[in-house]
Amino acid sequence: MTSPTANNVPAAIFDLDGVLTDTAELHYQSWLVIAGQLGVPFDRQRNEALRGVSRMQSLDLMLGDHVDEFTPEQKIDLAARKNEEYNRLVRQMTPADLFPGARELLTGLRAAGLPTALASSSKNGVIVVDQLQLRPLLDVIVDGNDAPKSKPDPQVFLLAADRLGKTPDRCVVVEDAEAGVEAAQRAGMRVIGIGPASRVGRADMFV
Ligand code: B16
Ligand code: MG
Repeated sequence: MTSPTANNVPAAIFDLDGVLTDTAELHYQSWLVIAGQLGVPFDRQRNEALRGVSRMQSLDLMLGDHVDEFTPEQKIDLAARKNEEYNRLVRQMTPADLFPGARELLTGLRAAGLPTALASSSKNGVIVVDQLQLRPLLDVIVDGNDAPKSKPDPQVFLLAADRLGKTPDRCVVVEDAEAGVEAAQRAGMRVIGIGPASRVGRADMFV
């Protein structure tokens, strides 16, 4: 029997929002405030398309048919207002806001010798990690500040693999967003989807 090389040990790469914690709900609540102020119709169903995509793309999706009614400067202001609201909610998060089993899963993977990474499109990823006190359980953290090309671009996952010292075929991604599943597959990684088939049905398996 040959002992595995470092690259042969698989690594687990986790999305943040909607996988480790329910910040997907906080993003939704923050967009809902802005939509309400503008009188733009917005609900949970429309919010599904915003999962995993960047803040400015999310704004365009939220505005929908009204998107052309706003100047680029107004859009930057609206995105900043949403981010202020989101940060207000994030600052209230504690480690108790991790999804059930998330801490145990990360702890168990590392105890078994599998490195862990976070790969989030969010520019607030590190703030959320710190609110949840997750740093000790993650070998690598990549967020939207490190990888400016948002999912479905594979950049965030490729950067995480590179920092882990792994080739993509040794990485398994856990994702809750259609854009995230596509990004992981474009990176050449296997994906476990969390959520309904309508959202993550293209993953290698989903729960
Ligand atoms: P921010 P993930 C994504 O994070 C969210 O799913 C998405 O809804 C959000 O618009 C995006 O981050 C940008 O977030 O405004 O904080 O930079 O799912 O890739 O962890
Ligand atoms: Mg997500």
